[in-house]
Amino acid sequence: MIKKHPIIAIATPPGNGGVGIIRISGENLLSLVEQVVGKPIKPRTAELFDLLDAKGVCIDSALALFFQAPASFTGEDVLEIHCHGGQAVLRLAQNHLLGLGKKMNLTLAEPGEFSLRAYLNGKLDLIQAEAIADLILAQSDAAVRGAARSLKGEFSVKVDDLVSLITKLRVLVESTLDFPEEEIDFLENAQARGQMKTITAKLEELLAHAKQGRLIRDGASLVLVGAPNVGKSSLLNCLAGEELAIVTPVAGTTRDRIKELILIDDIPIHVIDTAGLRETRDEIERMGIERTWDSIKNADIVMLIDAAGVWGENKTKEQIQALIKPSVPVIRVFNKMDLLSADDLQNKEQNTVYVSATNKLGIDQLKAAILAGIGKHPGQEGSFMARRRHVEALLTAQAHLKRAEQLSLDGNQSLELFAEELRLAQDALGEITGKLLPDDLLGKIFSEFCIGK
Ligand SMILES: Nc1nc2c(ncn2[C@@H]2O[C@H](COP(=O)(O)OP(=O)(O)OP(=O)(O)O)[C@@H](O)[C@H]2O)c(=O)[nH]1
Ligand SMILES: [Mg+2]
Repeated sequence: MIKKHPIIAIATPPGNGGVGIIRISGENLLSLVEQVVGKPIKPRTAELFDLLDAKGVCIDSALALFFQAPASFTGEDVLEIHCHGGQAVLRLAQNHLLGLGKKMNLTLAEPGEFSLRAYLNGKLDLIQAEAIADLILAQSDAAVRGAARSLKGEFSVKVDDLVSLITKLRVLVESTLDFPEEEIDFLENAQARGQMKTITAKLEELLAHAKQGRLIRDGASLVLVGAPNVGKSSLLNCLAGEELAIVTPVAGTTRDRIKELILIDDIPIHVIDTAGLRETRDEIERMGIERTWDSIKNADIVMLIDAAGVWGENKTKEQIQALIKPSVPVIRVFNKMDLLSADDLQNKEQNTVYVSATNKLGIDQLKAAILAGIGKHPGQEGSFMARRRHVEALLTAQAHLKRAEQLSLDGNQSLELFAEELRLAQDALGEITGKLLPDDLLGKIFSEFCIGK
């Protein structure tokens, strides 16, 4: 799948900036570099030169940086040109370079093509390549730090560790398969069970980390539901810290879904305020309520809200419960606690967070409940960044290891199946670092990168 011809892209984002960078990557760029700069240059040394346009007119004073293969980001020869960051300057320079490189078939890079080449040339594994894209798109401090950790290889090392433990066990099992008479006490003799235990424990730990890492990247969607007037929109405004949704004493104020991305402890939470659930003849409100039901079906976490003075019908609550998948956590919230008497406050309902949106009471507890609900553990800062793809592959590996463990209890009759489950677990892990990945998936992952990366 690797293309050999050189590629070029403006690596800095569109707009006007102090500095703009053009990158070229390819094999044997020495003569092109000499043409561009006007003389041969030393690798890894900044060289000031007159940047020309296609007509040979000087358009800027620029720096050239040459990285010789294989000591470059892509593993190929790489030329970087740092000039002033105006769109016209960059466009003129790029056109000139495309002209100079025409003979060698220099073409515009596709999104992520530099990183793809780095990956295919073994400069990065897939986790690290993905971490670059995540670092560029990171919105929070935790996301930056998590992506940087993955880029450094923290996640990859853990996956590779597991793979080598599984490989060791597989070698043992498969060599036994070749000598059936030794199968008898294999599982005991080779301490296969002990090794399995170590592998399973390590995988579990890695999975927990990856789940945390995924939260940093993708966060979760939180849907606010309840009867009209319980204060859903007020709570959204409270969590967002600004007046996003219209709040009125009229029941049935919100009709359209209102979505807002907020950060709680650096975790992105996509909060969705919905139309209050009730029987209604109003066509617009009815359509809004349908959207509420839809949101509940797709939520990662649901906030079920009651309030003093506004009691949702039990029937509606049962309906809501029936729609929420058992795996989706529900936070029970009681709003307008400011209206409760001291007596009422003595008899609070269990497992319910009491708040007052108007008086901003209990909001920190509510945020803590949201984080706990989505499985964010306070002690696990310092996590590397992970994606859904990684978590899913780890879960697949875990399922195969569980099956292998089960088979190991059956004794030696199942040794071949045991070996097969180990192989499947290893394959799933291989998909994470990209050692074993179908080409189409690879294309999909890199196409999500930006141009010039
Ligand atoms: N006293 C008191 N009033 C509140 C509180 N939170 C919201 N309210 C009031 O309750 C009324 C309804 O609030 P909204 O936030 O519009 O309620 P909603 O659940 O979004 O209502 P719909 O959009 O109609 O479903 C408004 O008059 C708010 O000012 C609270 O904590 N205490
Ligand atoms: Mg509302």
